[in-house]
Amino acid sequence: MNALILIDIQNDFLLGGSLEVPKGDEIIDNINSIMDNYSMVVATKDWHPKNHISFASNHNNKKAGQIITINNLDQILWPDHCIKDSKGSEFSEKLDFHKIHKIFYKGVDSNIDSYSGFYDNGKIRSTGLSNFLKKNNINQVDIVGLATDYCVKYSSIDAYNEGFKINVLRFCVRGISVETTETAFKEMKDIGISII
Ligand code: VGL
Ligand code: ZN
Repeated sequence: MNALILIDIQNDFLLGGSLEVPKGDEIIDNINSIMDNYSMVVATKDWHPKNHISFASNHNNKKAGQIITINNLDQILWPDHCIKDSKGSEFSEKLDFHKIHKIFYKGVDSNIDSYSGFYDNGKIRSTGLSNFLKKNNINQVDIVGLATDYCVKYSSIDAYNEGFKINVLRFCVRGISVETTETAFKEMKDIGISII
């Protein structure tokens, strides 16, 4: 059975959001048009506490875009985004979100970031997504959402490593920067993920 995984289609990543992904809004109608083709639709939400380590505002003299090292992991600093229970963390109103069977929350721990919808960046804590899919006999997943160069990429790599057959749907993903998005597509292709 197949599932569609929606990655972080939240206001802060969309037009006017604090971490707006260029042309991110273009994917929403495309995603709405394919949801019925799957036995199940699940979604992730980036869901940070205010004091999250990934926010530049929580570090002295740091700006968004700078990279720091925390517990041996590189951490890119971001503008405040997807603060739990805020308007910015809600799904886009244009998304048919009532078709989503279950939501998985990531980046909930203030001390570690989580790009993947499966595990945090240190691979310490699972969101439960993998077990949920396996329990529901899902063996094939299509991944869509934002952003191609971060959360879509890391979710896809984890899905692949968890043994799912996976496609990333080009017309339903957008990235933060052109350069890192091209690299992300290449990295995903190189490990055997199909980009269609
Ligand atoms: C994301 C940066 C920070 C994403 C989340 O959804 O791609 N990117 N948090
Ligand atoms: Zn985040």
